[in-house]
Amino acid sequence: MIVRKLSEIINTERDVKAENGNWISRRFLLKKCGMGFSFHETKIFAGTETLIWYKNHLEAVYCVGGSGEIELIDTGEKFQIEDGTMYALNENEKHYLRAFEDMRMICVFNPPLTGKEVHDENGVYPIIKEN
Ligand code: 9YT
Repeated sequence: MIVRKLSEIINTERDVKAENGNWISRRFLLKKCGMGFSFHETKIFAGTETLIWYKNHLEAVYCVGGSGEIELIDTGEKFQIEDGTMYALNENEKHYLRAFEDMRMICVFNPPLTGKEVHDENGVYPIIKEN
């Protein structure tokens, strides 16, 4: 059994900060944990806009604090996100994520992240073969 506390993750290599400063992601479970998915808590900072396109991954996100919106690039559709809202990028939708307030998001990735991925200029995480 794996038990992990946020306080054990903060300021370790599992505590990942976006290069543009828009978010931080605490990785509770990564590929090497063998669960078949990775499990993160992400804080998205108020006033930020992030272009995200997980074309290699499926991601589900549950907002447990704050508010913001998603805008899908292909259709222009907007979805309001607040405490208690879940969204799943089941078709690898390219989108903007805008935070109106600091947002706390619980995120699951399939396939799991290894922890070494970095968003490229399109907000894409590459597939990494090793653990
Ligand atoms: C909600 C979202 O996709 N935020 C960007 C960070 C990402 N979830 C991660 O690496 O944890």
